[in-house]
Amino acid sequence: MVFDIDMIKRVYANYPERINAARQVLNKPLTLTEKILYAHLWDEKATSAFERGKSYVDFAPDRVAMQDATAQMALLQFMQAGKKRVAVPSTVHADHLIQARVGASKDLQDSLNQNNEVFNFLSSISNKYGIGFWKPGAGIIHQVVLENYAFPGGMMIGTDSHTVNAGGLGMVAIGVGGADAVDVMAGMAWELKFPKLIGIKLTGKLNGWTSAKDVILKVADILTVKGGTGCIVEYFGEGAQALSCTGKGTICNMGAEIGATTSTFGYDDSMRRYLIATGRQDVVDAADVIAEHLTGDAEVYENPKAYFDQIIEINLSELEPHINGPFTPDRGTPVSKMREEAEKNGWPMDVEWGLIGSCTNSSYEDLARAASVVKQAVANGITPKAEFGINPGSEQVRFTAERDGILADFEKMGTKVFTNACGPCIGQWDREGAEKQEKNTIVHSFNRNFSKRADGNPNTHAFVTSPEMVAALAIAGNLGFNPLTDTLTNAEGKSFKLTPPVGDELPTKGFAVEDNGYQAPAADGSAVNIIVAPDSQRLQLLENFPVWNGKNITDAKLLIKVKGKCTTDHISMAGPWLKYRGHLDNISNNLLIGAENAFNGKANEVKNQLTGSYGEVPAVQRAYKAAGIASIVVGDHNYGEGSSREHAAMEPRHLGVSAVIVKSFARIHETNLKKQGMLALTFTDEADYDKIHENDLFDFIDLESFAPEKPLTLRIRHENGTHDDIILNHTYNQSQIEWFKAGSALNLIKLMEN
Ligand code: MIC
Ligand code: SF4
Repeated sequence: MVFDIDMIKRVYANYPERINAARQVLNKPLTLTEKILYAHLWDEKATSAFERGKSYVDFAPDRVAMQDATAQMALLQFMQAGKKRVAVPSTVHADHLIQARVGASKDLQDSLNQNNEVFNFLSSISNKYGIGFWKPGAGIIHQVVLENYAFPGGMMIGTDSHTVNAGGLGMVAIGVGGADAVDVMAGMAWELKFPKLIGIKLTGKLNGWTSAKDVILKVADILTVKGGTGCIVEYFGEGAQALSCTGKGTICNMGAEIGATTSTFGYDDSMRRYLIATGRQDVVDAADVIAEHLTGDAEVYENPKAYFDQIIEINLSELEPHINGPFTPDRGTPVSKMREEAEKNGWPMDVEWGLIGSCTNSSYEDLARAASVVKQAVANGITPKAEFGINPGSEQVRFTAERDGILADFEKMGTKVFTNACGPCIGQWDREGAEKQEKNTIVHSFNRNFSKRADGNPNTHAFVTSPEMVAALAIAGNLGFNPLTDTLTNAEGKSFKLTPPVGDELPTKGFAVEDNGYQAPAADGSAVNIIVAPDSQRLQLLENFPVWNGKNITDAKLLIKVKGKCTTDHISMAGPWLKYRGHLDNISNNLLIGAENAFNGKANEVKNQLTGSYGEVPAVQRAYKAAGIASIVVGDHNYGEGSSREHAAMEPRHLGVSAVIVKSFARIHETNLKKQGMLALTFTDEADYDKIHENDLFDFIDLESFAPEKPLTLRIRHENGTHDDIILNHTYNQSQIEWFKAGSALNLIKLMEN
């Protein structure tokens, strides 16, 4: 069955006319990104050209996807918008709340028992509002979207930063906070600053041990975790066309790790093959009619320098497998240099776990290629040195891989097959012994490897690499092992060399599945009741955030000055806290507990200015709130990088923080703060960060005239009686300022409804 084929046909029917209009206003050959964006304008046909990196533009995305950990807050907000049904096709996927412990069936049952209340809420609210619900065990949101919903030239948003995965099927798919999803589901425009464009030309062809993952590991190394901020990355060239569709998905997926708004590829045969294999011949037939509009113009790809803001060229024939990490996905090391690098840095050499899965790398091809490595080890009598775990990306992938003997190959090596879900990737991993906090190394095929992410142990050195490299490194049990040159030795002392991985891009016998885990919504959901128990510890109905009183904020205290990397994992940790994602007050008890206090180098220990003693961040902030005292948070570069979770913005809002002032923001987090009615500001002069001392007080002296393009002034009053006035930049346009004034974007929607 093809979901929403009528919507797809409607989108395609509009394409020729809209592209024409775009050509007229831009008057130059078009990139694919421009085509998709200009084909999805809220105002339908373009009447003027937008300035990249400057213009705020209203778009009309075709669909919305949400995962269980973010959908709770998104839908609690949607409930308040007063709508009967979602305005565009939308889905919810239960994938983040399932722990990996002993293996799929037991773990899934445990999760159903523990999260019953939340799954029931998601299932019934989906049913009520016309949202498709993918039940626990159906698979990871981005794999399920790629298999069922993504279509070339489409535009979607999703409440998860890896929504970008759908770029593998030629979409512009963008990760957002729940409040943005609410706008689109409520039938309103979705706003984005028109992005800059990075073109990545892929020449040559992957070979040997190199895989699609290595392309993005290399790109991450080049661009770093913030190099893609404000940009859409468009891949092209013969090398791009030679990649499989799911391989393209892997590359787009990890574009989130360079901060890119999204990444995409032009429509080609790999996408046709994938669409057909996943039962969507109808989409191919429709796309083929307008195929010329679903890729960039030839002139653009012949002379990319003239059309992109930045160009990178990678020769796939020369690309080496990469291993990125530890602690950050942009620290890239080619496999041939790993031993030297690890020794130099004192990284633990023994690999203790190899994990294959996550939305990035859990396709049929990924499992097949990794299994081909595992098979060789089994055939040669090698027992793996490390433990192995896999999370298939979807039930369809799992069922097919089981039928084709791929899972059996893994099981011969004692691999634990966990549920089709995020599992260890989001810290839902009950790893034995993690509490001892021993220094150790793990390798995985995920996208993120921030400190403590997988198992909560700050001393786990996690490295990101391709599934086939995970297999090789876990078998060898050594981080310095290079399968291209090194040999393995079995129990009888016989040594042998692994041959490069092979695996079918798509199953030769076709995909199969018995129960894909989909629940269609009721045709008329008006009678469906949503019950949230008043004493629930997991779910809490939302209350309006207070409206701004129109006055300057004065006498604010410093809650915390954060030093260094501060991802959304530092601001609102996942793992054990995932269970409170639907309960704002409870989850607020993790506010910034992972961030480093610049004054004492410690996490979760800040000065309470009311008592002079040190306390935990959430407790100190609750004390300020109770006393009616305003406070601010100060941060470093790329503050809020990582995920889309809006809890990282709602928690400080709920606890009464007024402003977050940093050297720079990650895109989604900055928007999330704005949406929730917070002030998200940046230092005009980064050196002003150093002017902020622990006991300072802060006055916003011209907030009363808050206006677009007009910086704000902050007076920092020091303990010794002196003060500094510093200038803070902001990117609020007029409608975003209205969110601030109303207390939040949702308050404004409600005002408009009444
Ligand atoms: C992640 O990979 O960190 C997550 C969990 O998928 C997040 C969303 C979330 O916090 O729920 C993301 O990437 O946006
Ligand atoms: Fe799930 Fe990990 Fe993908 Fe996030 S990155 S959606 S936690 S698999």
